[in-house]
Amino acid sequence: MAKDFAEVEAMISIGINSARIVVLQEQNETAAIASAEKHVAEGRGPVPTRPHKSPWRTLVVIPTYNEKGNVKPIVQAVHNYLDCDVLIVDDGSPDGTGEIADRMAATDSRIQVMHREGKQGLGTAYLAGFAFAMKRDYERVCEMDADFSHAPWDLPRLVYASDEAQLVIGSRYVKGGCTVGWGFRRRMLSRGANLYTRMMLSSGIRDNTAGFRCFHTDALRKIDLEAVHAQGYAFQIEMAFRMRRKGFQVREVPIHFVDRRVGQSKMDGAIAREALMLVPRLRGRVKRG
Ligand SMILES: Nc1nc2c(ncn2[C@@H]2O[C@H](COP(=O)(O)OP(=O)(O)O)[C@@H](O)[C@H]2O)c(=O)[nH]1
Ligand SMILES: [Mg+2]
Repeated sequence: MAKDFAEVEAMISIGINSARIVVLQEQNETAAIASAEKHVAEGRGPVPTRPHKSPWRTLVVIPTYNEKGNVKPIVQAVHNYLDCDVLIVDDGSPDGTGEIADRMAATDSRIQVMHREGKQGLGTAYLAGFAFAMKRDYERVCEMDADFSHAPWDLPRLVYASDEAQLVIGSRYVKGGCTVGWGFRRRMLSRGANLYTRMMLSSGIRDNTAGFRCFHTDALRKIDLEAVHAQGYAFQIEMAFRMRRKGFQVREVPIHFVDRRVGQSKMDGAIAREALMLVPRLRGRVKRG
């Protein structure tokens, strides 16, 4: 049990799994433990008696492409843990994800849906989400996958950790972080991409391709978002790089990344190649000035 999110990070740093930590944050202790125990037994993690209150107006952007089995449960899970608004950016999923999202949004004012025509990539989905957040004066905007690879109980940790860091990354490659369920090839690809990026850019960031993040919208306003063209993992590398280059604080908090159980990955060779090509360009920028 932790009294607040600062204590959670201290517990995780000595090896405790966030899936087993009850964060009090002003809840009644007995009720909080009972709620966590009940929901852990159901496989939903340590759900609090009521969602944690974000200290800032927070929008969580969830891009979806063919996530009909995930979209409803992920949004519900997010709202179990954090008092926030959710924007689903759906690229005309042929499996009907967009219609499911619309039905949820119709009965819950905290849920918004943006429909785009055809699969346009993760990068532009997030850029559209950032623009939405800035326009509506959200103070924080989070990135999160729809497929439960990012644990919903880690979301409030990211938001609270953004106190003094303009970018918080849920990181697999700092002490206490890991991936669960990935095969050898996928592990090597991710490890290799991060090793390569770290060596080329020496920005000090350990997990450059992670897609579980919290940004200050004020900081995003100072980034030239129109110049960002990268799509897949390259988008994440580029955003982290640009934040660092502007002198913003980047903080990594360890997470366990769990491979999806429902639906299919959209990762492909083109996404990996894009990252391979982008990094030297970013490096060139460092050298020039
Ligand atoms: N809107 C939109 N979402 C996408 C696109 N590609 C992937 N996603 C979503 O981005 C998230 C991460 O994608 P995923 O395929 O799980 O990548 P992986 O975890 O790296 O294998 C999931 O929520 C996907 O549904 C896209 O082109 N457009
Ligand atoms: Mg995934």
